Amino acid sequence: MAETTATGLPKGFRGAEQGWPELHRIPHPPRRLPFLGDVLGASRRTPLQDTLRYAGDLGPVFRRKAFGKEFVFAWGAREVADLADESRFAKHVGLGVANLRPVAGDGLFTAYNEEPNWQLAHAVLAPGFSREAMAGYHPMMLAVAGRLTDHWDRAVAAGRAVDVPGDMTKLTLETIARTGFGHDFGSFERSRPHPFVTAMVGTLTYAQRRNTVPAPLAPYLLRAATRRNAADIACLNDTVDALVRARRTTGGGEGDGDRVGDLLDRMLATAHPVTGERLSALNVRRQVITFLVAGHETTSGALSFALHYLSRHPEIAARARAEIDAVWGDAEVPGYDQVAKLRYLRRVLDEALRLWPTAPAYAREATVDTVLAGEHPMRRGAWALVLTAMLHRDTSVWGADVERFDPDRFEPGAVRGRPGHVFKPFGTGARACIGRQFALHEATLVLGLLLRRYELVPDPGYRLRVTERLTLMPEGLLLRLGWRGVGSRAAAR
Ligand code: MNH
Repeated sequence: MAETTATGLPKGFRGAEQGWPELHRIPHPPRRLPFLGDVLGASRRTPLQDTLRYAGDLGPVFRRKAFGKEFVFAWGAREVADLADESRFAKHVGLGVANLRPVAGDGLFTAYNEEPNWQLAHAVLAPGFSREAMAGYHPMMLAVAGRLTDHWDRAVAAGRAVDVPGDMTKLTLETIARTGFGHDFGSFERSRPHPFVTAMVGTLTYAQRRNTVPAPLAPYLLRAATRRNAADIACLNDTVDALVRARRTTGGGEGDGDRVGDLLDRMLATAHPVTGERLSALNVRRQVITFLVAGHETTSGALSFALHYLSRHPEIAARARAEIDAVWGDAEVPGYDQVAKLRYLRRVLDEALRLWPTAPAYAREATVDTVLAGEHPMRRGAWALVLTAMLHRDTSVWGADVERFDPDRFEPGAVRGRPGHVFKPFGTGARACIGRQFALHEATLVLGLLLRRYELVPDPGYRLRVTERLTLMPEGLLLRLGWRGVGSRAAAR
């Protein structure tokens, strides 16, 4: 099972035909072509948003066929809750995730459930996300946020608009690199992205394109891209190997002394609490790449979408600012505990992740022969893609106005009034996101600092467009900034 073919896809990679004995009962789009399948109107650049357009009409479970392979999608609240049952279902490593195996191997995100390195790495790294560990990252997160506000201050002074997704990506990359690995990519000082970032974007884009090209044709259709991808992977490996080598020889990050056991220290030094086993050098490389990639793209998107909505809803921004002023007061910088107290701002973030869950889908497979939601028989090994963005628009639980941005949906009373498993931006079960608290702390902290300091002025001509490269990101989002009212500038720093 852990075997992969030369293409990086798991051996026996297959469509839904074998695992779903009553597949014919699952609806598919009209106008299906022989051999090619449901490709009319399909776009290679936005496969997710494409699929979302069909979902509403086809219902909570549907299928799509592309290039001879059939895939089952699920998004109804009832079906997704059933797929969360860990006694019958587990993470499925398929499609986009499987396409990343050549880059991340048996790293945490891409490991097969039964691969021994998943258990080992999970045990070694989970304490790196404990409350104590997070409190240790807080000052480094503040330092990186300070580089962002320096950069934005210069934009205000020059009357220049800021590139929101670009700057959020610099911020989140520097944050995970600093807190996880004591490394500095110098993103804010560069006029062009660090080569690591270019290579990373290249591998993500390539992994997504592999989904839209039939595997046997990939060597022909993607020849040049495949060569570039190999160079990109080599660049990622070289960058990470240098970083690890530096740590092994110095025994410390940048020697600043405030690094109290970061993720890399844990990877290199921690033994499994029971077996005493350690991560191999190859596995450490894969984990570092995994964390640098998984630890920043999605948070960057979440911050960018939240800033977009805040700029478009001055009344919501005003409520968030009132809370920030009340909780943070005149403190020059917020303490660790003052971030989680921004309850309303957290709801803004949750609402942004409801509309645009930046990791927009996850796959679940049956671990026993079973029936999905009492309706669709599945053989062991059969799998479905959960469309989170559509789950978050299920009108039966979220109401008729699902497209409206409304953070009050996440007031405690409203949350209690909904069934479980209807909000899943971080996946589910044992393989859910290990970095959830990290991302939420970082994003809430940064939104708080930015709202306290700047007015966000949207470009009235901008209409939200969403790009896909496995993760989601607003495209071309520029904001103009102003200093926030009198006194707040001094209070901000
Ligand atoms: Mn994250 C898994 C979403 C931030 C590291 N992450 C997942 C999954 C989702 C997800 C969904 C499950 C995928 C699947 O089932 O196949 N992650 C997010 C989102 C954000 C995010 C929406 C930000 C917002 N993730 C982060 C951060 C880190 C991180 C920050 C690291 C610091 N995520 C991971 C890792 C996994 C993961 C590692 C794999 C965990 C496992 O399988 O054990």
